[in-house]
Amino acid sequence: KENGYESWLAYLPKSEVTKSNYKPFLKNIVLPKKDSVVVNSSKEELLRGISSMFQVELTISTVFEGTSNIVLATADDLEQVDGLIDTDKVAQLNSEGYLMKSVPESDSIIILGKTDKGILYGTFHLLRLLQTESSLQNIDIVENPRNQIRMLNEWDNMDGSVERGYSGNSLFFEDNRFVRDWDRIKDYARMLSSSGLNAVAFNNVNVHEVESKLITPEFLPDVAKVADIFRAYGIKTYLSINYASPIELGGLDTADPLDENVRNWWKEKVKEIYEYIPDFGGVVVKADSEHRPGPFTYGRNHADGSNMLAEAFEPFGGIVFWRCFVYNCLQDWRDRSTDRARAAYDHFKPLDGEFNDNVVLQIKNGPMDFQVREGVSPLFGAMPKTNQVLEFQVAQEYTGQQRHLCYLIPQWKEILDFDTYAQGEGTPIKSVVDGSKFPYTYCGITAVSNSGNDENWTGHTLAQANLYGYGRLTWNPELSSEEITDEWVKMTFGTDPVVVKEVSEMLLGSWRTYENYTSPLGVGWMVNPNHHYGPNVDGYEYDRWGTYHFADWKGIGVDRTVATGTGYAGQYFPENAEMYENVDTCPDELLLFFHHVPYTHKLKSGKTVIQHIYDTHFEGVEEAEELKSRWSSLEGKIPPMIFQGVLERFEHQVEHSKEWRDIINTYFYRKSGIADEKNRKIY
Ligand code: GCW
Repeated sequence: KENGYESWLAYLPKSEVTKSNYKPFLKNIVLPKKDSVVVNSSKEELLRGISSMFQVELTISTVFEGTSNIVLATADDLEQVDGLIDTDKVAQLNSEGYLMKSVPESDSIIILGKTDKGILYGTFHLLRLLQTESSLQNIDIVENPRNQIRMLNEWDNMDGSVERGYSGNSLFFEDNRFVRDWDRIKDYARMLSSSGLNAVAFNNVNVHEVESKLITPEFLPDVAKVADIFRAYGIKTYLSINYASPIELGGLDTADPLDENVRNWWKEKVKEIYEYIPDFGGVVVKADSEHRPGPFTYGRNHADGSNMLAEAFEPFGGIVFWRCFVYNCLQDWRDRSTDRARAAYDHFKPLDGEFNDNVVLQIKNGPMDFQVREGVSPLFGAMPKTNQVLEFQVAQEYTGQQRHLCYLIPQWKEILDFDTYAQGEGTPIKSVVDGSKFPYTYCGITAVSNSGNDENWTGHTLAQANLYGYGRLTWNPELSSEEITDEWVKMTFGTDPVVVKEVSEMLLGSWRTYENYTSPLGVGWMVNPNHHYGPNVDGYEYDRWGTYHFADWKGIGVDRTVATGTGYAGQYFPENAEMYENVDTCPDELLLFFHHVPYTHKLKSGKTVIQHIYDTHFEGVEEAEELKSRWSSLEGKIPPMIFQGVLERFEHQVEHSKEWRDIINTYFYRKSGIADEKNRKIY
């Protein structure tokens, strides 16, 4: 298939020179003593990858002897590798970790996992080294994933649609049943596992009528099939559930978490799920959020609601992911005292310490909703006694919907590196969610997936890089954007230095470009209501969603200060609270997120706000044009169908960025009456 189906697992054939460098290593696989589905996946992947890249068919044995072996081993096979590896290093491995070591004397490579999962991740690592043409000499590494939970949330509905999906339809469902293309799900599992992920919830967090029945015998056999596929790739299966299930499925007249019948209903239900899927991961719950049912209906709080479920899951080791995306979505725009940004912290912070051990709060990276730029959620680090996972959105809902190029790894890096000061300087978000600062039982990172059943998985082929990079970052948040980008480009398009340089640079600058021609200085929104695509400055301004910019003829921005605004800035730890509170220390890029300022306000760059808006919007379009011409220059170096598909997206992006530029610039010119210093065309 030519249109990107194989993604970064294309295992592109290597040149003769490259082949001769690696040939000595590629003859035989030594399998571990204990077989398992995960070991089998590792073996299959090695056979597939190596035959495709090197046209070598590996032999298989169970004893490590002679030369040219790829040795797959677990801690049970230590005698096979006796004297060749450092046993102290084995002791450093966690249940998914592995060590990889080259044995130059015998042209062999050892991949030793604490468990079979480590073998699988190590296998993908070895294949990545081959794909990127990295040296196999002198390898001596120990790898453990930094985050325990590395998850994806699919927002798939059983009718086949995907909420905020920009890549075709669901990979899992169609016509209110499971798809029968299990092979495609397997390929998806391979992709996710190769990037380092280990958990998937595959139905939408908005759980409608049919989806509510996923936890009934009507669908559980199919859920179990998906779980089988994922299990072979080290991935645990989770489902999103409807909080009102006791009413909708159980015929009870309440879903009150403190009601005995409700509690028993869930206990029985959970028991039933585990009869089908003994290692079921648990559930994701969107409760009391955007009209979804929840404990508020019964005068209970989120701890009551989640603990009730957690009790039912506890005997089976299951986890309850409880989303913190709770806010008033029926706000009156005239009401200036309510600030949606405050809501999650106001609801959840007071409950710290009240949640069961197997409840994990799932917190979006920012307090609003996955904008191109917003502050980080002040909940990170603020609940030392409550498990937390960070939620990103790989799906580009507000960042160009996979028609525009917007590579989000640099954004996620900034968020992970953001210092919360929760335990004084040096408490970045990555250290909160990886559990190194607080004694969390469960923690990690999750994200809304950007994939679907389009031939190339992600609509825009270059959007695959967001999915790949997301997984890599969850595995190791210390990887730089450049390293991740370099891997993805080489794995996907090969190692031609021109392609690597051009595509990498295009990806790395694309978030800034998108920000430049869309909503300025952290204010966000300004999109068309409902579908959220394309510019509409006042689209949400007089609506009920709490997403306002407050532009008038004098100025723009949301005053979230403690002194004169909504007080949101005060939810951060003091160092950050002070930085944001003060207009002079608030970073330019978030100025309008925290302050309402006149158009003539001078930024740190020396420009006025209005001139900054004009300049960035003109620049953004120029940058989009440059993206298109750089891509065009790669014709002949990229498979034709991928080249063409991406080119068409860039053509659209250029035109659409002009729409953004002209609407935004014109809007602010008309509001402010201030002309562009450079006299460019504003309508
Ligand atoms: O960003 C908003 C989306 C909704 C989504 C919601 C959420 C699943 O526009 O489509 O619903 O967030 O995260 O729950």
